[in-house]
Amino acid sequence: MKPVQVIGLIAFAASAMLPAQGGFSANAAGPVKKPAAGSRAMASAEVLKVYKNEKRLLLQHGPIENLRMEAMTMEFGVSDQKLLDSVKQGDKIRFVARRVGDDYIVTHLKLMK
Ligand SMILES: [Cu+2]
Repeated sequence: MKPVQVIGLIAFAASAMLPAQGGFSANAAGPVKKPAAGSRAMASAEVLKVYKNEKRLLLQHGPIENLRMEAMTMEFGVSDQKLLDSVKQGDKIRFVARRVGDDYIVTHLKLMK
């Protein structure tokens, strides 16, 4: 998120330095690139419970943009044993989940400090 903010600032400064010259200033900053979807799609959560055998997590999560989900507490499947082993109860995480049939599966996960 930081590099994008810096670029935005430079673009703003560049356009501010140009006096109004018709359409010219609009091109000065070049095409605006959207930030990579990865970081934006991550939701935050606290791990309330790890079900090792079932490969599931009980998460108290914040809003999940790509799933159009409000903050709530619910279970998720976990796609990968390594992800499951990387968390324990009480951990704060950021994660990406996707819907698979009637279930929701955590596909990426990052521990927060
Ligand atoms: Cu939910």
